[in-house]
Amino acid sequence: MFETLAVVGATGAVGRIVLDQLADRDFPYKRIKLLASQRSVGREVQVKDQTVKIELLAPGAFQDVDLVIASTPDEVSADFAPYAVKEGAVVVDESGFWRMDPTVPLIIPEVNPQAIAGHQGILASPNCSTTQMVVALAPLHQACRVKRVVVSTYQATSGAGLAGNVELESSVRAHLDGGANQPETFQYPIGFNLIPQIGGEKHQGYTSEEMKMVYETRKILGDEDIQVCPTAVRVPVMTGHSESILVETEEPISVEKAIELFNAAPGITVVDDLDRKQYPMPKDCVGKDDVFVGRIRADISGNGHGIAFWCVSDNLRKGAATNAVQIAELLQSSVASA
Ligand code: 2RA
Repeated sequence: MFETLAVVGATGAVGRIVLDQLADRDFPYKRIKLLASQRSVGREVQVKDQTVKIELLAPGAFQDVDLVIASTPDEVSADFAPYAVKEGAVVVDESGFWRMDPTVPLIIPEVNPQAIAGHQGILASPNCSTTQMVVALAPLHQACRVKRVVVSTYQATSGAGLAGNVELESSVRAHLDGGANQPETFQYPIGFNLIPQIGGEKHQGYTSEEMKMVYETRKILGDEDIQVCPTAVRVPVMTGHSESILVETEEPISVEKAIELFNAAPGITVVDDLDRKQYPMPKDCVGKDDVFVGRIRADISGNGHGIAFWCVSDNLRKGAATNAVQIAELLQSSVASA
């Protein structure tokens, strides 16, 4: 068992859910430490039946820590993860900083659990928009080999942290009141709007958020030939990312086959009955850990080698906290069986 667990960034949108998930999933540990920047030091957080004081994230803080689950901005992770590992801890990191480092496994436990073998102290959890897409692509890839994916995302404001949700609320209120609202977190007012930019320009007009879906998908599925064409859009929904996905496969694929594969795959719930108006929607997926798929249909522009579907998941859960805690559980079971 990992005796001492540290949660870094416990007061953020994802960190709070990490603590809930650790409790709900009964993750075993003897002692828990909460670490954050100077601003939060001394704040008290309820963890199960204990009140825990936040301590400073600084060199030395990991001397007595075995396992870390961290939800911080990239630059914070870049700074602390190396000294945490030097001090003897294993870090499960949710930031984007380490994901494409060749020495760092990028893990979705339902998809590539084997990749934890040989880790060097840091394990990364993918970006939220990648995670839900790859959970859905994995069974299709295994059976029919995914060659190409065209995806448009509809990403919730909580993907930008608590500040994103605060801004959605103030933006909607300002719009209804007929007043102006100066956006700070997003590029434009998000209330009653859609913003087709998440992140800055990264590659040939694609944003950093979009290119994460390209690079991370290949790394997790272990196939550098998969072509991904993404468009990432911020939408006025607080929680739950949605994605419209078109997949082209090497082997022919039917709708029935795709549904069978989705139904048999771990972590996927199929909600698909257009006649009964049944399909996944963010409001129904909030607070759940699965990836939901629906609107499963043949690619009518193709030749029997394509499937189109709609995919929704709670971006703060499977897209972040749940996946990280599942990686910690994988580590836990590998330690227990060693
Ligand atoms: C977003 N994917 O939704 C980001 C969060 N990791 O902004």
